[in-house]
Amino acid sequence: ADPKIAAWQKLQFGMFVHWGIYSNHGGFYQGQQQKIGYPEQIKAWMNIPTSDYLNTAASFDAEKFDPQQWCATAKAAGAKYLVLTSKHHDGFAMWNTHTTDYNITAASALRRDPIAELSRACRSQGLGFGLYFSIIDWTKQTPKPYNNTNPIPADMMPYIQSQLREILTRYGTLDEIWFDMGAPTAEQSAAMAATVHRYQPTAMVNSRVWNDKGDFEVGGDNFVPAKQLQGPWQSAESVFSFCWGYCSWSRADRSAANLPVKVRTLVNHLFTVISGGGNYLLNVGPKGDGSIDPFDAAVFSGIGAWNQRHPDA
Ligand code: JFZ
Repeated sequence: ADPKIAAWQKLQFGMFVHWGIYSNHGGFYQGQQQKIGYPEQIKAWMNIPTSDYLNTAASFDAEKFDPQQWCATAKAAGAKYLVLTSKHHDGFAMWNTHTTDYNITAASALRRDPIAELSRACRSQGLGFGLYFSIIDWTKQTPKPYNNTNPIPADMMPYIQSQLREILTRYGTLDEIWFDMGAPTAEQSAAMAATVHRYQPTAMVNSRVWNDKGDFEVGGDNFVPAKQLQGPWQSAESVFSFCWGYCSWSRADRSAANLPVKVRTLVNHLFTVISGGGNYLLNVGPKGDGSIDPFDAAVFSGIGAWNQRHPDA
């Protein structure tokens, strides 16, 4: 077997993190609750002008951001690696990029590079690390291309490649690059995958680089396959299926009564996926202040309790 695939499959269980400027909104804009679409896409769904979104960024100080704590949450569940959103569809870069000022160190109150800090924390706690990267970018393409039918404009490829080079060369060894959305040509898909392989020979690329240029298959969101797939595969699921980024309005779903139900459901999915040979990537959306909601954290430690009862799973 390919040692790169085998090493990745051995990870089995990871924590996915959607965190960005949208986390400060938590599904609300100007007092209005977002009615449709995922909260990490609030900029487009609620037509937030970029100037307003930059105001949100300016107040994004993430005063409770504690990368060691995020790693501890992952480890409490028994997860072996963590995958962070480097850039979502909003195009806001969560690292200190040279490619645009629309980034966390230039345009937010945090002024630190969370990817650098998190990658170090993961390494210090023995966790693997990977990055999500959105192919569609609303700073370069008109918003609402959710249907994956918009091709990547040719003049956007150098921008994507420069950004990829940065995230692939600054943060040590990466286990996985999780591309998302867009409709690249076969050539564009191959070029993006090649960039990952060039700078991170052991990183696995997901199938949402499109055109069969990925190293492993991911199903639709929250997908748990009925039958075992051929080849390396992963199932990504969020603690709350209707949000990847933080949604502040799901209070009822975060009730004490719902906690054991949620844990049991997700443990079931975790064991189903792993026993089918897949990797399970469970998503949490931390708040804009950087903290993980206590309910969400309890879900992860609840899963860990099950894992300890079934150490061979
Ligand atoms: C995408 C993003 O649009 C979303 O915000 C989030 O980041 C998620 C992890 O990925 O949403 C998708 C992508 C693909 C499918 C569904 C939602 N799909 O293939 O069913």
